[in-house]
Amino acid sequence: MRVERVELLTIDLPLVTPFRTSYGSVDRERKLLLRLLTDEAAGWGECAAMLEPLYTSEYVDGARDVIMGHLLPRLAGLDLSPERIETLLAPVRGHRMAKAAIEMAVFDAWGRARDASFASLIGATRPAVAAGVSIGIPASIAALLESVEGYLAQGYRRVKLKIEPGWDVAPVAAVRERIGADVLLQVDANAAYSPADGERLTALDPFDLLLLEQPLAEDDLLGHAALAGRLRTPICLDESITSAVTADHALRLGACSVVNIKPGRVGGYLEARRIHDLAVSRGVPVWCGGMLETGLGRAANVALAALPGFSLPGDLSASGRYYEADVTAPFELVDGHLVVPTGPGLGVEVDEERLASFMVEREEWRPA
Ligand code: OSB
Ligand code: MG
Repeated sequence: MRVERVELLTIDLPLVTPFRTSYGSVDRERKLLLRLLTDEAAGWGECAAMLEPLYTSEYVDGARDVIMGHLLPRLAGLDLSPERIETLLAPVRGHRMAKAAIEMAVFDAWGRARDASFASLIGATRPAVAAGVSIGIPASIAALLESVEGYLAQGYRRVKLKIEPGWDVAPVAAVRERIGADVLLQVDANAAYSPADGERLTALDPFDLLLLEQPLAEDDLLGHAALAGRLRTPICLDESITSAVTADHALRLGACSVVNIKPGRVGGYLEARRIHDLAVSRGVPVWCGGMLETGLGRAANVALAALPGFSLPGDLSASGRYYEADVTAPFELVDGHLVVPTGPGLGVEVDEERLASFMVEREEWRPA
């Protein structure tokens, strides 16, 4: 399979409600989509990078630059496969989200050319996955309770609350009291705490949280290990896990006992599967994280989350939780689950007219 042309599309998708984390608030998602045209079939990729480099160092304009100037040129004239992409792009350091977008497009084209679903290629074993919802920091506890109840009424199987210093124990206590002991509840700090906040975080222990996600800085594995020794609540890492190697180190150090797997953050679906396999071999629970994906990235993530080791519900919500309109037909909840697409490749189709309505910029690349 050889690349003939690539379209890099920058789009803006307005969010249904602003999403606030400890990093700040966003009211729209800027996304980079990649349409890969090959001699066999065309494929779509979605880059997880956000507008600003706050969650990770990658950001949309940087990803576009490295894809155009450094990643695509390495593919020119070569015979491509999903596995070969990793090797071909490995000499470029970092830029995992940019690499993952290309790998995803190659997977899609590869599957379409062979009439194989991405789910079957990656090794999915379940027809549907439990849906979880990630709730940003709202204006008040009353507003939080209202949105939690709304999502539970829609059927979500797990609730995740964003927290930060000053917005932690009180909202968690209020939500736990309202929803009762049986609903799966977890929190995500997006690295907003310091090792000195240990006592504040032990105050979350009475609320039976499934996990506490990324309390400390991305590079502080030892700090997380020390904190894990003090808390009853299991620690899950997100930002810190950038590869199967870092996942292995974090687990061996005791920095976490659960892993959030995001394909973009770790450089692609194959690396994501390696972390899944590692976790299964150690009996560690994993779940699939999200980056407010469009229907394209969502299709791929839902397929990944259908691998057998994804034992906890992911940050996988219906499209309507994020967007009024999406670039594909929306993913809907079916009895609290999202159904894994079974068609060739990602198994979803892009609505060109709607895509055009979101367009900010369009660039093209061709092998010289
Ligand atoms: O920390 O998991 C995170 C969104 C953007 C960046 C980082 C995170 C998130 C989410 C939302 O929590 C996940 C989703 O529903 O897509
Ligand atoms: Mg997170």
